[in-house]
Amino acid sequence: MEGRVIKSTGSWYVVKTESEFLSARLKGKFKQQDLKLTNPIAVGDWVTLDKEENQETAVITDIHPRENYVIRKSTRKQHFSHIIASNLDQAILVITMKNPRTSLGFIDRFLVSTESFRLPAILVVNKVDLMEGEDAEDWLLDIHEIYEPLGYQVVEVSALNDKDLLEKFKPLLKNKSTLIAGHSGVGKSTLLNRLVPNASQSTKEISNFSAKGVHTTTFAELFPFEGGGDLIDTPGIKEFGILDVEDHELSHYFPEMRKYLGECKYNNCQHINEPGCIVREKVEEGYIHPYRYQSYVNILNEEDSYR
Ligand SMILES: Nc1nc2c(ncn2[C@@H]2O[C@H](COP(=O)(O)OP(=O)(O)OP(=O)(O)O)[C@@H](O)[C@H]2O)c(=O)[nH]1
Ligand SMILES: [Mg+2]
Ligand SMILES: [Zn+2]
Repeated sequence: MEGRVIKSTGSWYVVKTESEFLSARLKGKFKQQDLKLTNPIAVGDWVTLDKEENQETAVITDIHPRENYVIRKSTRKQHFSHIIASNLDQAILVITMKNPRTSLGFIDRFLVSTESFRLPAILVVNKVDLMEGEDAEDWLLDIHEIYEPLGYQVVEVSALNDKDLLEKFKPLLKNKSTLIAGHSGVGKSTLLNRLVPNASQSTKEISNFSAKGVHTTTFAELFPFEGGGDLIDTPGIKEFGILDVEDHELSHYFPEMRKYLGECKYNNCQHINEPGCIVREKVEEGYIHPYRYQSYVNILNEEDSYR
Protein backbone atom coordinates (compact mmCIF):
# COMPACT_ATOMS: atom_id res chain seq x y z
CA MET A 1 0.00 0.00 0.00
CA GLU A 2 1.03 3.59 -0.49
CA GLY A 3 0.78 6.72 1.57
CA ARG A 4 2.24 10.11 2.32
CA VAL A 5 4.30 10.95 5.38
CA ILE A 6 2.51 13.69 7.28
CA LYS A 7 4.57 13.78 10.44
CA SER A 8 7.89 12.56 11.71
CA THR A 9 8.80 12.23 15.34
CA GLY A 10 12.23 10.70 15.51
CA SER A 11 12.01 7.09 14.43
CA TRP A 12 8.23 6.91 13.95
CA TYR A 13 6.32 8.41 11.09
CA VAL A 14 2.65 9.09 10.64
CA VAL A 15 1.58 8.03 7.18
CA LYS A 16 -1.73 8.88 5.59
CA THR A 17 -3.01 6.21 3.24
CA GLU A 18 -6.17 6.38 1.21
CA SER A 19 -8.24 5.10 4.09
CA GLU A 20 -6.38 5.67 7.36
CA PHE A 21 -3.51 7.11 9.35
CA LEU A 22 -0.80 4.66 10.35
CA SER A 23 2.21 4.81 12.61
CA ALA A 24 5.10 3.46 10.65
CA ARG A 25 8.74 2.58 11.10
CA LEU A 26 11.48 2.42 8.58
CA LYS A 27 12.89 -0.92 7.48
CA GLY A 28 16.43 -1.08 6.23
CA LYS A 29 18.42 1.71 4.66
CA PHE A 30 17.65 3.66 1.54
CA LYS A 31 20.01 5.14 -0.91
CA GLN A 32 19.43 8.87 -0.93
CA GLN A 33 20.09 10.79 -4.11
CA ASP A 34 23.73 11.39 -3.13
CA LEU A 35 22.80 13.66 -0.25
CA LYS A 36 24.13 13.32 3.22
CA LEU A 37 20.95 13.53 5.24
CA THR A 38 20.17 13.53 8.91
CA ASN A 39 16.62 12.35 8.18
CA PRO A 40 16.03 9.51 5.76
CA ILE A 41 12.33 10.26 5.44
CA ALA A 42 10.70 13.66 5.38
CA VAL A 43 7.23 15.07 5.66
CA GLY A 44 5.69 15.04 2.20
CA ASP A 45 7.41 11.85 1.06
CA TRP A 46 5.34 9.25 -0.74
CA VAL A 47 6.16 5.79 0.56
CA THR A 48 5.27 2.15 0.15
CA LEU A 49 4.37 0.43 3.39
CA ASP A 50 3.13 -2.90 4.75
CA LYS A 51 0.95 -3.35 7.79
CA GLU A 52 2.46 -5.31 10.62
CA GLU A 53 0.69 -8.30 12.11
CA ASN A 54 -1.05 -6.22 14.73
CA GLN A 55 -2.69 -4.28 11.86
CA GLU A 56 -2.11 -1.03 13.72
CA THR A 57 1.43 -0.18 12.80
CA ALA A 58 3.27 -0.46 9.52
CA VAL A 59 6.72 -0.79 8.05
CA ILE A 60 7.95 1.53 5.33
CA THR A 61 9.68 -0.48 2.65
CA ASP A 62 10.29 2.09 -0.06
CA ILE A 63 10.43 5.84 -0.64
CA HIS A 64 9.23 7.10 -3.99
CA PRO A 65 11.58 9.49 -5.80
CA ARG A 66 11.04 13.04 -4.58
CA GLU A 67 9.75 15.53 -7.10
CA ASN A 68 11.48 18.24 -5.12
CA TYR A 69 12.37 19.13 -1.56
CA VAL A 70 13.64 21.93 0.59
CA ILE A 71 16.61 21.37 2.80
CA ARG A 72 18.60 23.20 5.38
CA LYS A 73 22.01 22.53 6.77
CA SER A 74 22.05 20.30 9.77
CA THR A 75 22.74 22.23 12.93
CA ARG A 76 24.13 19.13 14.60
CA LYS A 77 26.20 17.42 11.96
CA GLN A 78 28.68 19.14 9.68
CA HIS A 79 28.23 18.59 5.93
CA PHE A 80 24.83 17.02 6.54
CA SER A 81 21.51 18.37 5.43
CA HIS A 82 18.05 18.02 6.81
CA ILE A 83 15.09 17.71 4.48
CA ILE A 84 12.35 20.00 5.73
CA ALA A 85 9.66 18.74 3.38
CA SER A 86 9.25 17.21 -0.06
CA ASN A 87 6.91 17.00 -3.05
CA LEU A 88 5.78 20.61 -2.81
CA ASP A 89 3.92 22.83 -5.25
CA GLN A 90 4.71 26.17 -3.65
CA ALA A 91 6.04 27.91 -0.56
CA ILE A 92 4.56 30.69 1.51
CA LEU A 93 7.01 32.86 3.37
CA VAL A 94 5.30 34.55 6.29
CA ILE A 95 6.98 37.86 7.06
CA THR A 96 6.33 40.53 9.68
CA MET A 97 7.52 44.06 10.13
CA LYS A 98 7.71 43.71 13.88
CA ASN A 99 7.53 41.04 16.57
CA PRO A 100 9.77 39.82 14.95
CA ARG A 101 11.13 41.94 12.11
CA THR A 102 11.86 40.10 8.90
CA SER A 103 14.74 41.65 6.99
CA LEU A 104 14.73 42.09 3.24
CA GLY A 105 18.00 40.19 3.16
CA PHE A 106 16.29 37.21 4.73
CA ILE A 107 13.44 37.36 2.22
CA ASP A 108 15.94 37.43 -0.64
CA ARG A 109 17.88 34.45 0.69
CA PHE A 110 14.63 32.56 1.01
CA LEU A 111 13.63 33.42 -2.54
CA VAL A 112 17.01 32.34 -3.87
CA SER A 113 16.49 28.97 -2.26
CA THR A 114 12.93 28.56 -3.51
CA GLU A 115 14.09 29.60 -6.99
CA SER A 116 16.84 27.02 -6.80
CA PHE A 117 14.32 24.38 -5.72
CA ARG A 118 12.03 25.60 -8.55
CA LEU A 119 9.23 26.33 -6.13
CA PRO A 120 6.89 29.25 -6.71
CA ALA A 121 6.81 31.50 -3.64
CA ILE A 122 4.19 33.79 -2.11
CA LEU A 123 4.95 36.44 0.49
CA VAL A 124 2.37 36.71 3.24
CA VAL A 125 2.77 39.84 5.34
CA ASN A 126 1.26 38.96 8.70
CA LYS A 127 0.33 41.05 11.76
CA VAL A 128 -0.81 44.01 9.69
CA ASP A 129 -2.97 44.89 12.70
CA LEU A 130 0.24 45.92 14.46
CA MET A 131 1.39 48.13 11.63
CA GLU A 132 0.75 51.80 12.09
CA GLY A 133 2.40 54.99 11.01
CA GLU A 134 4.73 56.12 8.30
CA ASP A 135 7.41 53.51 8.93
CA ALA A 136 4.92 50.75 8.44
CA GLU A 137 3.54 52.32 5.30
CA ASP A 138 7.00 52.68 3.83
CA TRP A 139 7.95 49.15 4.69
CA LEU A 140 4.80 47.74 3.12
CA LEU A 141 5.23 49.84 0.04
CA ASP A 142 8.79 48.57 -0.34
CA ILE A 143 7.63 44.98 -0.09
CA HIS A 144 5.02 45.48 -2.80
CA GLU A 145 7.28 47.50 -5.03
CA ILE A 146 10.26 45.21 -4.78
CA TYR A 147 8.65 41.80 -5.01
CA GLU A 148 5.50 42.05 -7.08
CA PRO A 149 7.24 43.08 -10.31
CA LEU A 150 9.40 39.97 -9.92
CA GLY A 151 6.34 37.76 -9.98
CA TYR A 152 6.01 37.09 -6.27
CA GLN A 153 2.50 37.64 -4.99
CA VAL A 154 2.26 39.72 -1.79
CA VAL A 155 -0.72 39.13 0.49
CA GLU A 156 -1.40 41.21 3.61
CA VAL A 157 -3.15 39.54 6.50
CA SER A 158 -3.78 39.49 10.18
CA ALA A 159 -3.86 35.80 10.97
CA LEU A 160 -5.29 36.68 14.34
CA ASN A 161 -8.08 39.05 13.34
CA ASP A 162 -9.01 38.72 9.67
CA LYS A 163 -12.59 37.54 9.25
CA ASP A 164 -12.21 36.52 5.63
CA LEU A 165 -8.93 34.63 5.97
CA LEU A 166 -10.16 31.39 4.49
CA GLU A 167 -11.73 33.15 1.52
CA LYS A 168 -8.49 35.02 0.92
CA PHE A 169 -6.40 31.86 0.92
CA LYS A 170 -8.66 29.33 -0.76
CA PRO A 171 -7.79 30.33 -4.31
CA LEU A 172 -4.09 30.35 -3.47
CA LEU A 173 -4.00 26.97 -1.78
CA LYS A 174 -6.53 24.83 -3.58
CA ASN A 175 -5.16 21.46 -4.67
CA LYS A 176 -1.58 22.39 -3.90
CA SER A 177 0.97 21.21 -1.37
CA THR A 178 2.12 24.41 0.28
CA LEU A 179 5.04 24.81 2.62
CA ILE A 180 4.63 27.53 5.24
CA ALA A 181 7.95 29.02 6.31
CA GLY A 182 9.24 32.07 8.14
CA HIS A 183 11.02 33.19 11.29
CA SER A 184 9.92 31.87 14.63
CA GLY A 185 7.02 33.94 15.93
CA VAL A 186 5.74 35.38 12.64
CA GLY A 187 2.48 33.48 13.05
CA LYS A 188 2.78 30.40 10.84
CA SER A 189 0.90 28.14 13.23
CA THR A 190 -1.67 30.82 13.98
CA LEU A 191 -2.37 31.09 10.26
CA LEU A 192 -2.49 27.34 9.87
CA ASN A 193 -4.93 26.91 12.74
CA ARG A 194 -7.27 29.38 11.11
CA LEU A 195 -7.03 27.66 7.75
CA VAL A 196 -7.23 24.11 9.08
CA PRO A 197 -9.52 24.39 12.09
CA ASN A 198 -8.80 20.96 13.54
CA ALA A 199 -5.04 21.31 13.29
CA SER A 200 -4.62 22.76 16.79
CA GLN A 201 -0.95 23.53 16.37
CA SER A 202 0.31 25.20 19.49
CA THR A 203 1.13 28.87 19.23
CA LYS A 204 2.97 31.04 21.61
CA GLU A 205 1.58 33.71 23.88
CA ILE A 206 2.77 37.14 22.86
CA SER A 207 3.96 37.78 26.39
CA ASN A 208 6.37 34.84 26.33
CA PHE A 209 7.40 35.37 22.84
CA SER A 210 10.52 37.49 23.21
CA ALA A 211 12.58 34.53 24.43
CA LYS A 212 14.94 34.13 21.50
CA GLY A 213 15.75 30.80 19.99
CA VAL A 214 12.68 29.14 21.41
CA HIS A 215 10.52 27.58 18.77
CA THR A 216 6.94 26.65 19.40
CA THR A 217 6.71 24.31 16.45
CA THR A 218 9.54 21.80 16.48
CA PHE A 219 8.65 19.38 13.69
CA ALA A 220 7.31 19.92 10.22
CA GLU A 221 3.79 18.56 9.85
CA LEU A 222 1.40 18.22 6.94
CA PHE A 223 -2.30 19.03 7.26
CA PRO A 224 -4.95 18.37 4.64
CA PHE A 225 -6.62 21.56 3.49
CA GLU A 226 -10.38 21.43 3.08
CA GLY A 227 -11.31 21.66 -0.55
CA GLY A 228 -8.10 19.94 -1.65
CA GLY A 229 -4.40 20.39 -1.07
CA ASP A 230 -2.15 20.33 1.97
CA LEU A 231 -0.42 22.79 4.23
CA ILE A 232 2.90 22.07 5.86
CA ASP A 233 3.71 23.91 9.06
CA THR A 234 7.41 24.15 9.78
CA PRO A 235 9.55 25.23 12.72
CA GLY A 236 10.74 28.82 12.46
CA ILE A 237 13.79 29.01 10.28
CA LYS A 238 16.79 31.23 10.56
CA GLU A 239 17.80 30.28 7.09
CA PHE A 240 17.27 27.77 4.38
CA GLY A 241 20.33 26.21 2.92
CA ILE A 242 21.26 27.76 -0.36
CA LEU A 243 23.07 24.58 -1.09
CA ASP A 244 24.60 23.64 -4.38
CA VAL A 245 24.41 27.20 -5.70
CA GLU A 246 27.77 28.16 -7.13
CA ASP A 247 28.82 31.81 -7.28
CA HIS A 248 28.47 31.96 -11.03
CA GLU A 249 24.93 30.52 -10.81
CA LEU A 250 23.62 32.82 -8.14
CA SER A 251 22.20 35.41 -10.53
CA HIS A 252 20.10 32.68 -12.19
CA TYR A 253 18.01 32.69 -9.04
CA PHE A 254 17.30 36.42 -9.17
CA PRO A 255 14.53 36.61 -11.79
CA GLU A 256 15.32 40.24 -12.60
CA MET A 257 18.94 39.35 -13.35
CA ARG A 258 18.18 36.10 -15.05
CA LYS A 259 16.61 37.91 -17.96
CA TYR A 260 19.85 39.73 -18.77
CA LEU A 261 22.12 36.73 -18.49
CA GLY A 262 24.36 36.25 -21.43
CA GLU A 263 24.30 39.96 -22.23
CA CYS A 264 27.30 40.93 -20.11
CA LYS A 265 30.59 41.31 -21.94
CA TYR A 266 32.21 38.39 -20.14
CA ASN A 267 30.22 35.21 -19.97
CA ASN A 268 31.58 34.40 -16.51
CA CYS A 269 30.59 37.86 -15.26
CA GLN A 270 29.67 37.92 -11.56
CA HIS A 271 28.21 41.41 -11.93
CA ILE A 272 30.47 43.07 -9.39
CA ASN A 273 32.92 45.34 -11.21
CA GLU A 274 33.58 43.68 -14.53
CA PRO A 275 33.58 45.99 -17.55
CA GLY A 276 30.57 45.73 -19.83
CA CYS A 277 28.30 44.33 -17.11
CA ILE A 278 24.67 44.72 -18.15
CA VAL A 279 23.35 43.79 -14.70
CA ARG A 280 25.22 46.70 -13.11
CA GLU A 281 23.95 48.94 -15.84
CA LYS A 282 20.37 47.87 -15.14
CA VAL A 283 20.84 48.56 -11.44
CA GLU A 284 22.02 52.06 -12.25
CA GLU A 285 19.16 52.63 -14.66
CA GLY A 286 16.69 51.56 -11.99
CA TYR A 287 15.49 48.34 -13.61
CA ILE A 288 16.96 46.23 -10.84
CA HIS A 289 16.15 47.29 -7.30
CA PRO A 290 19.25 48.39 -5.36
CA TYR A 291 18.18 46.38 -2.27
CA ARG A 292 17.96 43.25 -4.33
CA TYR A 293 21.33 43.89 -5.90
CA GLN A 294 22.76 44.45 -2.43
CA SER A 295 21.34 41.10 -1.31
CA TYR A 296 22.94 39.49 -4.32
CA VAL A 297 26.32 40.93 -3.37
CA ASN A 298 25.88 39.94 0.27
CA ILE A 299 25.06 36.34 -0.57
CA LEU A 300 27.96 36.20 -3.01
CA ASN A 301 30.31 37.41 -0.30
CA GLU A 302 29.20 34.90 2.26
CA GLU A 303 31.44 32.06 3.13
CA ASP A 304 30.45 28.88 1.37
CA SER A 305 30.24 27.19 4.72
CA TYR A 306 27.57 29.64 5.80
CA ARG A 307 25.52 28.99 2.74
N1 LIG B 1 -1.04 41.00 16.65
C1 LIG B 1 -0.96 39.84 15.99
N2 LIG B 1 -0.36 38.79 16.56
C2 LIG B 1 -0.30 37.63 15.87
C3 LIG B 1 -0.85 37.51 14.56
N3 LIG B 1 -0.61 36.25 14.13
C4 LIG B 1 0.04 35.63 15.12
N4 LIG B 1 0.24 36.44 16.17
C5 LIG B 1 0.88 36.10 17.45
O1 LIG B 1 2.26 35.85 17.25
C6 LIG B 1 2.73 34.86 18.18
C7 LIG B 1 3.50 33.77 17.49
O2 LIG B 1 2.62 33.03 16.66
P1 LIG B 1 2.90 31.53 16.21
O3 LIG B 1 1.77 31.16 15.31
O4 LIG B 1 3.17 30.63 17.36
O5 LIG B 1 4.24 31.70 15.39
P2 LIG B 1 5.07 30.59 14.56
O6 LIG B 1 5.50 31.27 13.30
O7 LIG B 1 4.27 29.35 14.40
O8 LIG B 1 6.34 30.34 15.49
P3 LIG B 1 7.29 29.02 15.59
O9 LIG B 1 6.39 27.82 15.71
O10 LIG B 1 8.14 29.26 16.77
O11 LIG B 1 8.10 28.98 14.33
C8 LIG B 1 1.47 34.38 18.92
O12 LIG B 1 1.41 35.03 20.14
C9 LIG B 1 0.34 34.80 18.02
O13 LIG B 1 -0.85 35.04 18.73
C10 LIG B 1 -1.50 38.66 13.99
O14 LIG B 1 -2.00 38.66 12.88
N5 LIG B 1 -1.51 39.80 14.74
MG1 LIG C 1 4.64 27.40 14.91
ZN1 LIG D 1 27.48 41.18 -15.37
